Amino acid sequence: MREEKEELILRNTKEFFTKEELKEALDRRNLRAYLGRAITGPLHIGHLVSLSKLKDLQKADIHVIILLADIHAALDDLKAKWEDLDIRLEYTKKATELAVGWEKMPEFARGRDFQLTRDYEMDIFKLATITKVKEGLHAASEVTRMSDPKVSEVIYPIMQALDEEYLNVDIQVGGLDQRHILMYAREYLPKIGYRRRMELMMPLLPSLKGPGVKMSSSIPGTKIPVTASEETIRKLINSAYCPEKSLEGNPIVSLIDLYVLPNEGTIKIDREEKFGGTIEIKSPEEMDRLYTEGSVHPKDVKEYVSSYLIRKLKPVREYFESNSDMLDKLGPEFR
Ligand code: STL
Repeated sequence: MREEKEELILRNTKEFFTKEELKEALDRRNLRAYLGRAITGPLHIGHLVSLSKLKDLQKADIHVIILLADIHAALDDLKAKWEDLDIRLEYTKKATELAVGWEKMPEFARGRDFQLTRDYEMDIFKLATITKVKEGLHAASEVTRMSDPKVSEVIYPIMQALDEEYLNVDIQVGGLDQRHILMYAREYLPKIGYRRRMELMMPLLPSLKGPGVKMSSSIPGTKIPVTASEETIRKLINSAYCPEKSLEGNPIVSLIDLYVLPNEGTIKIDREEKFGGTIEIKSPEEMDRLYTEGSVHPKDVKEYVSSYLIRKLKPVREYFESNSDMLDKLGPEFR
């Protein structure tokens, strides 16, 4: 039983601090975990990897919380303006509810609901007196914009560390880009008398444009918003980087390994009859082997992934089609 849970929690993770702590905790109590999202921009396919991971945690009987980190979105060099936080909250919550195919809806928390209390504020000051500016900047360096960094970008990791305590969780889940902040949290919470938390990091989905072009809201064609039209999905996938027989920085095969297979267990990819017809694939290892030996071609995986995304994202796409005024208010990058 414990082994099964451990396997579910750890599968496809890039790093977990620490596996020893996990074993011990699983034996002792029911666990709680959270994933935070600064509501800086559109929800896109890159986010689906960590969000899907939460379903594994739920299967392992962990209570899961999604933090809609509104204040953080402004602290990150005003990527979201203070006056836009409400509508972004509404959008992010709805999109997250509809894009993931939850069997059990996770709990949602809003940053400002607990981050504006006296105790929380006092703890920000406590951490601020023992965190060197250089350390704070290092912690945030992979996450916030860091162009001529503002004081808020040092407050950002301090607050993310405190969120672990104030959401009363055992595990924080994040992408590998969160690594320095998560390590900061592990090191600094005990310094102000709080328990050190476990940190689970998921691999990052490579950019659709291939190595060297970051997946970013500001670079067109590097990611697919969950609200994208069928036509946009097909166009973006068809023009995506997907070198034959190579997994290096390959976003399409990575999507299958990190998002499709964990969600589906087994998949069937269609190929032309002369290449062997439909083939069943049961694991990322099998997918990678078939792809690198050339038994499955870029065309096959692209076709599969386009249809899969179109099908899975239908509820979120349809919701925002009938509520398109919300996307209009949010701005062009949300489409
Ligand atoms: C980003 C992009 C992304 C996730 C995050 C930020 C996470 C932010 C966050 C904020 C507060 C927390 C935890 C996580 O307590 O995909 O720019």
